[in-house]
Amino acid sequence: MAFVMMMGCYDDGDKMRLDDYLTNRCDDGRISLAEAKVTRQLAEAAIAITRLIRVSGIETDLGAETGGANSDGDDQKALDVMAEEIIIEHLQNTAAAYVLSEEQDAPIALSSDEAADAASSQDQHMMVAIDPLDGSSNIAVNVTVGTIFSIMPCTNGPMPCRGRDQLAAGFFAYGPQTTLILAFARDTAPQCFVLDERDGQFVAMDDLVRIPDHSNEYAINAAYAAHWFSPVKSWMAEVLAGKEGAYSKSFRMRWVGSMVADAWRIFRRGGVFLYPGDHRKGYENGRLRLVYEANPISFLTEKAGGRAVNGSDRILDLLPEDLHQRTALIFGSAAEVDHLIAFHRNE
Ligand code: AHM
Ligand code: MG
Repeated sequence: MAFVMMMGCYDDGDKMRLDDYLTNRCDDGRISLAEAKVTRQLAEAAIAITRLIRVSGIETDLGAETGGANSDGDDQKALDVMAEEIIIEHLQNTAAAYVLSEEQDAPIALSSDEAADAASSQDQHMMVAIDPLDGSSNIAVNVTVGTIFSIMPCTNGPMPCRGRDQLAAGFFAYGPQTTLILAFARDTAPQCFVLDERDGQFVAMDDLVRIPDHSNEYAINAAYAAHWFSPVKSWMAEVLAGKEGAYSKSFRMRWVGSMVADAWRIFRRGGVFLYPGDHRKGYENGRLRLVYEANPISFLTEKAGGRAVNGSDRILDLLPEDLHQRTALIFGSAAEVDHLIAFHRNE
């Protein structure tokens, strides 16, 4: 096998490809053709972004600041802008009538025939919310970044729905491998894929994803400890007390600074991620955005048997009031998140 790999030949055997996965779901009525096409186009966009990172990054500084700022006032990097352009281009001529992007103040209307047809057909009229490039601060230092997406029905103009009403959600992580985790509303668990860069195909990985209920790994930016609200401070004190404390176990900490990378690890081996609200001005509701960061991650988390909350409330029940509103986000292994919920409800 090693020899075959060295010779540049390969055989992906019986592994299921993303196209087959989508076709199966169309055939059993779980998703519409329109949903399959939007998902496929997002995957094509991710392949183009992967190539951009691998190849164009040699001659272009993808982490260079463009001088522009996104909806939140964050400086835009070259790759933020390029990734968004690629995704929007790929969603033309699909049933996506609008794209809501972290990089734009307002939804972008797509004016293709298919989107127009979709607009007249209630069940196929869609809106895609994206964080085109999650982990922007890591672009320049060759650390995993990603694209997060949420596919929503568009029954009321370009207004995002509650997270529990998403049609599908997923994210791509551009790391040593490009990977995808994806779930549709009627799925009972998400599926992971890895990009085979030799032929540009996403190939299914092992079994369906299930986040272990218990874990001893957490992710939080501890540099903000002085600003945390008391429930997180109290929980962290228990965590740091280790085996001798009330939690009675020792933890490891990981913090990548790209949520997609922390999330991928949690979907593969469990753990808990926290970006809580804190006392810093403007961070009372944390940093992450509800519609295109917290909702898709929470949808995947619950499909994988985990929990996702803002402290005390389920993320997927929150009604978006603003396209770019922030929310505190805690997600991951059910038992650990439940423990955190108890701290929030008791204080
Ligand atoms: P971005 O979408 O602008 O890249 O911001 C989101 C990122 C997350 O990926 C990550 O978890 C968080 O911001 C890191 O924030 P901080 O630098 O405050 O730790
Ligand atoms: Mg982000």
